[in-house]
Amino acid sequence: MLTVYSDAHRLQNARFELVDGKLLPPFESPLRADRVLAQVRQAGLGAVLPIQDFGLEPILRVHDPKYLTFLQQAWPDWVAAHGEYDALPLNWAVRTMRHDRIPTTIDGRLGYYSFDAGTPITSGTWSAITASANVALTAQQQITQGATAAFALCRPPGHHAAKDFYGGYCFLNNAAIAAQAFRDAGAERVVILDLDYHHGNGTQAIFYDRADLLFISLHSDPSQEYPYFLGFEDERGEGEGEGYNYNYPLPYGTDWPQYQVAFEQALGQITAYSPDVLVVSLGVDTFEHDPISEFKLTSIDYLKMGAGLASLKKPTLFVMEGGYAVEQIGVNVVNVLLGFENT
Ligand code: SS9
Ligand code: ZN
Repeated sequence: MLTVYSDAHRLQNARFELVDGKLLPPFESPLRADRVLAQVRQAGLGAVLPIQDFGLEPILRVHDPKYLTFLQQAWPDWVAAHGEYDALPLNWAVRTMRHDRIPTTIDGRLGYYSFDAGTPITSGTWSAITASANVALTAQQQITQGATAAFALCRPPGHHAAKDFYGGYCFLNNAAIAAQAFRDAGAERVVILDLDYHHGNGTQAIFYDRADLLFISLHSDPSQEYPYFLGFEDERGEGEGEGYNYNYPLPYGTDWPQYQVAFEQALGQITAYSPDVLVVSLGVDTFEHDPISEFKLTSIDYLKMGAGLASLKKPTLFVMEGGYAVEQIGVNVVNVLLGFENT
């Protein structure tokens, strides 16, 4: 299987992350992608291709133009206001407050366009996130041109980012951008299967009213886990999209036998939908030793996950999402890809 990768991910390199009232070294660090790439090479998975630049057009098919302008300008605006520290929001428009007034100053705009304070904007954020989207688009194009599978080694990740807000380390929704590009290249039905430990709230929201994209997510129950406010079982889509959104919230401590029940149900739904192409939002923060997660999947279980995905026999684009156990992230991701290839 071919991998698409860009060094530009290193430009997203925050100084710290706000965790439990402390400023800690970031979980979402450049080391993550470096380790995955090293394992791709060591396992001899296949060629590693550089990115092509697709410009802003395919990104604008998913994201709001004003949001993109905000992201592009956020760092210079923040530096002008406060100096060269990582930019973090501190205020949000909850419940009775207004969402129809976009603040003019950077502090207000950070709050308007985000949903958490755990996602720093740095000097290199814009370059890193546009490169990450291009990683997904380059891999998507390979599949459109006939490859049966490809791995987009995206960093920063994307599945928490919606049309016009960021959070959960995500700014541009790489999987959604690639899925839309498949549609625009002629695919009629696309599936996004989100296997990250956290609910893919951004991806769900982007496609919630559409029947041309089936979104299925297996994740930790939002009643106790991030992102807390989306990802419940009763979210089934709306309008045209009703019946094209499925969530499988699972409890803390979920291990492979328990996970497999939901996973196989999801595979059945995908088969019934009969997509032209499958996009997998691949997070390995379901791993037993992940530092911010509570599932219990082992490194061997990821081989079984890959084999299950291969049984669908669809062109498959893997898009890297989360996974924070840096020592094992490479083996876990590459095990999914090897399990897929060797089935
Ligand atoms: C850890 C809080 C982490 C954000 C998680 C984002 C994961 C993206 N106590 N919050 S895959
Ligand atoms: Zn995650």
